[in-house]
Amino acid sequence: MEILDLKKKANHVRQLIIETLVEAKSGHSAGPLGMADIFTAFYFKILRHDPKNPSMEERDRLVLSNGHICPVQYCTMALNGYFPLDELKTLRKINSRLQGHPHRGALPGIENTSGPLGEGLSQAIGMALACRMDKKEYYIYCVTSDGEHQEGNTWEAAMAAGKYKLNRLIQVIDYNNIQIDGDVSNVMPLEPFKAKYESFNWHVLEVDGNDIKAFLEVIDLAKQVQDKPVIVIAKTVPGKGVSFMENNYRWHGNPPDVADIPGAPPKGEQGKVALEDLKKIEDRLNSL
Ligand SMILES: Cc1ncc(C[n+]2csc(CCOP(=O)(O)OP(=O)(O)O)c2C)c(N)n1
Ligand SMILES: [Mg+2]
Repeated sequence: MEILDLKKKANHVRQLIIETLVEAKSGHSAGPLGMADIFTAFYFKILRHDPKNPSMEERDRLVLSNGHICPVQYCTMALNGYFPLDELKTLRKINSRLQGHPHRGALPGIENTSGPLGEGLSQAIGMALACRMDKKEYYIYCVTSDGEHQEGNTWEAAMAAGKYKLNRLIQVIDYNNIQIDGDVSNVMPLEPFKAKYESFNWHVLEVDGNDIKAFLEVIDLAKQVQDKPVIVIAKTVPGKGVSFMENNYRWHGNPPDVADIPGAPPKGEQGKVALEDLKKIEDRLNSL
């Protein structure tokens, strides 16, 4: 798929995220919108996988550690053919396969259960060790967040991956500088982040996480590294595509239309305005 088509897909994913969150009346907005380009790149280009055969043994594994951004994963998976688009309406409903934090076993294609932050990297390490023991050739991609790097267990996992030189493990961190109640750089700064990972024996790459072409290139580079785990520091814009949500931590855990948030349209109009913003992007992409 061409880059322009991937950009259109990513915008479609964003539209689905807004519609799904408005329907659910709860859930997270900023992280999912910020990560739509990366999830589109994964599901439509990078991953070796088959939506019709989600447990195929040789598939690449995508482990989502910061499970609260799952609307972006569900919307991308639905668009990719894992399950009907209509099922997105069940997000966060009782007995739905689309829980507010993904649940392994509930929905084919979901590799891990999440909710408590900071666990995904350890889960991915287990998979990477199994891959090595079984002499397989799949990759384990682990999506994490900057907020999770304020937790000690993430660093314990980073230490273990460095020790075992898990070269088929590629971590992609959503470095969007927001977390639940403020900017990461205020609440608990992570810098110098690159140097920290290098000192843990990781290969570190950096990319604009909203540039699909650059992201595809950086993953190609990551796969060439033979003797270390790799972390891709993806700088993303939280709320990307919706003007009143961008870079505002107050949209971490709010869906459109349930709260009055400074700088945003009033409650009942947020979803509509968000979709208008995304329609403008759709029209621009279609005119190229
Ligand atoms: C162990 C644990 N502690 C706290 C929480 C509550 N919590 C949910 S999301 C979040 C913020 C995490 O930051 P980040 O993932 O960077 O958020 P985003 O960028 O998506 O806004 C927190 C503290 C949790 N889910 N698990
Ligand atoms: Mg964050």
